[in-house]
Amino acid sequence: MRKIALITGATAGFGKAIAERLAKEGFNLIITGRRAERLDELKNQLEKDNGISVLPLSFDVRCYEEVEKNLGHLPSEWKNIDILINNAGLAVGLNPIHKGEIDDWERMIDTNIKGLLYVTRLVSPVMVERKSGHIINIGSIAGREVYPNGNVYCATKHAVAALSQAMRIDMLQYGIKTTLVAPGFAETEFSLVRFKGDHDRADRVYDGMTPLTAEDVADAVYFAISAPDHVDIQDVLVMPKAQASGSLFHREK
Ligand code: NDP
Ligand code: 8X3
Repeated sequence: MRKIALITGATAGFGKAIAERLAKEGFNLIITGRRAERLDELKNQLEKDNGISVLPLSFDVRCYEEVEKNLGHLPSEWKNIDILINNAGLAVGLNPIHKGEIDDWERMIDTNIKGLLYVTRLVSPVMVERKSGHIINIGSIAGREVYPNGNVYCATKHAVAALSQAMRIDMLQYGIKTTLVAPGFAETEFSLVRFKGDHDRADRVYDGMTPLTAEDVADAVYFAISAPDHVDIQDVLVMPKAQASGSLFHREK
């Protein structure tokens, strides 16, 4: 029987690359995000190329009612989720704390912390019941260090790191693994979202350096998933060669 993985934020970036990787490895997939059309396209592509089944669910992780409506009543063949990948998230803005925009702060806190919690709250009870499962949270170098103007985004990713530890402790007695995958700079739609559609500014983020690709991060996620049952890859920091810390880069002129 095929294992089931649920990936939040599969319409772009890491989530899409993880879906493509797990589809190749023969998982059935629940893919989520707000952009329904992209989910449908991905479902058709993955089913056609890999002969697996894909359930696309379009909802906003910030809204508990929507999350509950979608994940609280899964058809029986989709209920037994083996792997949950909490990936949906974003940065919005890059301002010093005294110039921060309240709406940006709310979006980051509601998505990166509350959204991750809502999804986990609905998926983890079945894992506990089955005494089996693996929760993978996508953190960030921003969850280990704070960089200039990163304030609230960094705080949300520190929260993801703390929640990953908390989940590992709470799930210990049920045999459920928790992995934190913390990437550095990766070229996805992330910077375009952070800079609110400003392509020039987003492109400049990676000037003179080679960032990670979404596929690099999918490889790290699969490394954790493919470990033997008795092994929990708890914490993975994956950085581009040209990045030493949250704010130290080697850029070719
Ligand atoms: P992308 O912008 O390419 O993808 C983000 C995904 O999250 C999209 O599928 C988006 O779907 C989904 N998403 C965002 N907000 C919501 C929401 N409210 N409800 C449901 N889905 C949502 O970014 P990345 O792939 O780079 O980011 C994925 C994760 O990795 C994030 O948690 C990010 O913080 C983290 N990260 C990114 C790094 C980078 O440099 N790129 C480095 C380290 C960590 P949709 O818009 O369709 O809803
Ligand atoms: C995304 C990477 O360094 O912009 O989490 O925070 S960074």
